[in-house]
Amino acid sequence: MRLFYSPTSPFVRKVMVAAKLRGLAERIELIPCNPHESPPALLAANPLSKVPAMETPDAGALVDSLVICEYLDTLGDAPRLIPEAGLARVAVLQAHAIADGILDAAVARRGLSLQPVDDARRAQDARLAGAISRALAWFEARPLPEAMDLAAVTLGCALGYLDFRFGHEPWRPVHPRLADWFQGVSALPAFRETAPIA
Ligand SMILES: N[C@@H](CCC(=O)N[C@@H](CS)C(=O)NCC(=O)O)C(=O)O
Repeated sequence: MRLFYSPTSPFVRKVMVAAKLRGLAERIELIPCNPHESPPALLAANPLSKVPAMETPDAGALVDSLVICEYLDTLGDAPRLIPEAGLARVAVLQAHAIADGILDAAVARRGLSLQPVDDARRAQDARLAGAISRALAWFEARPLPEAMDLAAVTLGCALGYLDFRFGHEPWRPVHPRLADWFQGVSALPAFRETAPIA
C-alpha cells in the first residue's frame, strides 16, 4: 500500500493511527506530497487533490480517510475499528461523523487564518468555531468511546489538531470529561507515534 501524506494533516494521522492499531503500519509506504500544489502522482490517485489517498494492490486508489480506514478493516486479524453491521456500525459512524466534522471545520479555520482579515472571513471563522464548540459539547454530554473504534480514533485526532493549531483557544476547562478521556488516548503508542510536529 502507498499512502500520499502530508505530515501535519489530521486526516492522514487518522489513517496512520488506524493502521498502527490494526498492526498494518509496516505495510504502508509513505509518499510525501503537498496537496495544495496538486502534484500529478497525487491527482492520479485522487482527482480532488487531497491527502490522504492510498494506492492499494487490490482495490485501486482510495479516498477519503473513512474509505481508507474501511479498507484497512478488511486486512489482518486485529479487531475491526468499524463494526461490520447493524446499530453498532451506525453508532460508530455517527460519532465518527461528528468528530470528522470538527476536523473539517478546524482545517477550514486554519486555511482561513492564512487569508487577509475582513468581515467575510470573520463571519465564516465564527460560524466554523461555533460548529466546533457545539460538536465538543455533543461529545462532552455523552458516554465517551471505551474501545478504540474509528469514532475514538477520529475524536483523538480532532482534539490533537485543536491543541496543535488552536492551542491559544483552550477547550479543556469547559470539557473536563473530554480532557480526561483525551489524556488516556494521547498516551497510547499509536497516538504518541503520530503526534504532529510544528
Ligand atoms: N474528507 C477528507 C478530507 C481530507 C482533507 O481535507 N485533506 C486536506 C489536508 S488536511 C487536504 O488535502 N487539503 C488540500 C486541498 O484542500 O486542496 C478525508 O477524510 O480524507
